[in-house]
Amino acid sequence: MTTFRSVNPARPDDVVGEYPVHDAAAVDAVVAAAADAQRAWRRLPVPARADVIAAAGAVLARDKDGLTDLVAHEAGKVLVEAGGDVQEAVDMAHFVAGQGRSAWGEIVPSELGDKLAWTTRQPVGVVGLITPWNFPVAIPSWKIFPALLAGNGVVIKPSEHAPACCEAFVAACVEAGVPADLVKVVHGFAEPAAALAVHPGVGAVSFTGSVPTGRKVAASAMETGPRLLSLELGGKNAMIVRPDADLDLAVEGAVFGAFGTSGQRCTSTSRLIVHPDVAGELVDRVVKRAGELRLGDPRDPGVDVGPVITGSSAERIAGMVAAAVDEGATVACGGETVTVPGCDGGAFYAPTVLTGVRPGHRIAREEVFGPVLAVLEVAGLDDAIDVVNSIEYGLSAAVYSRDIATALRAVDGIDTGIVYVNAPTIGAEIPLPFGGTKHTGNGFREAGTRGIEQFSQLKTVYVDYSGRLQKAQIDTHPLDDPEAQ
Ligand code: UN1
Repeated sequence: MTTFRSVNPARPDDVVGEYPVHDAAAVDAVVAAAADAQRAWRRLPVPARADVIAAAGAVLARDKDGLTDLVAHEAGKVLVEAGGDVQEAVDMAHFVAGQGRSAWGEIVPSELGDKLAWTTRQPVGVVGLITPWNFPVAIPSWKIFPALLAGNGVVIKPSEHAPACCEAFVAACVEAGVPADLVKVVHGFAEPAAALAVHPGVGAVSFTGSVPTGRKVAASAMETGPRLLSLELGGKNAMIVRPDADLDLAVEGAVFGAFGTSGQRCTSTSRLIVHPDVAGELVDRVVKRAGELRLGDPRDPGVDVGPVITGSSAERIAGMVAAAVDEGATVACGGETVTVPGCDGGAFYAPTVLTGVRPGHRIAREEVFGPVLAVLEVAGLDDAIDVVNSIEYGLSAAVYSRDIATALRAVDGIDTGIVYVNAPTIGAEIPLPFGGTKHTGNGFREAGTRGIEQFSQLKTVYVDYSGRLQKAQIDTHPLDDPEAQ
């Protein structure tokens, strides 16, 4: 069988693991195995499923240090962020386990006597998950835990850049009591992902990644019939800074939002929409802080910014920065790849600030997925909101102001799935829904109480215990009906 290697992005000669390249036949086999295992799993009471998920959270918490190191090693995330990735999965386990002992549907009073009316959730069978490398433990947890709680089997195809993290997550689930055939991993590139998306035995497809790949996944998923399909795609997230903002806070927020995870979050701050009165000072201070960030081996605790995931990713970022300069932007800092001693072959891109960006520039509209912050000067609040909304993405946004009315006007006017006030665009918490508007997604949300919706179907149940035919809408009113009294 053909194999591929997952490597340390800081030193690509350092191989993290070797994995098989699965083909469509291999996908067939694991879908069948997961479907078999699901038949027993779905009969387990929901609180019992929740107990297994809670146990998986406990295994992840116990193994947090080792998993954190693996995330840093394989995905190139600095240690504090790698630990946050694992913690997000632990939190998700707690949350989803709690959902297993909470409201599971609605009950309404029936219009007719001696009749009950409620909703419940049922599994869809086997779900097919396609996940990225940038949250290699957290994102599988957002999808796998709710899918399991709903009573499904799972086949997951992780990014080729993070197979080891996914295997470690699934091993924690199995140790905690998830049947080994219930959650299966397939590896490789586009072929197994496409085979999973198109597989008639897969009842729901959930994808996190880029818009172009999301479109292909969606087309494949619909080829073999309508089914649940959840897309969590890109972002081009903006931070508005008003003239009355606490600039200390705005500087820290912009630096963390733009350069944390080397800008490789779908929530990363990539547009700074700042009032001209404070633009000069804010940019100077962000540039100064950007220059102080230590690039290096993400497993070194003193390092602030790790590599980008591959050399070709660094080339793409460099190309976008060059195009921005061609369109009239100015490089205030960064704008180049960096060589880090001891990290041979690692692709490091300097935290970059571009000034003089206009709303029509490509760098103001297209996702970079790298440490690049485009600064746009906009005076009016409504104009700033219009610029936030002028693009195809709608994931996350932030507004910095000390004035409550300004902040709330922005919250109201911004067309994104997530809005922050006086906090950066990254750092969503799992008890609330995560997702975006427009081309960022197709309406589903991950995590939160509604995270289960993409993996389950509602069933509406009516139980008539009157012992006679009652006709909804056309029956007589129960009080006028002697038999019903
Ligand atoms: C992502 O980048 O795909 O809100 C997810 C955040 C993280 C999740 C990001 N909790 O930044």
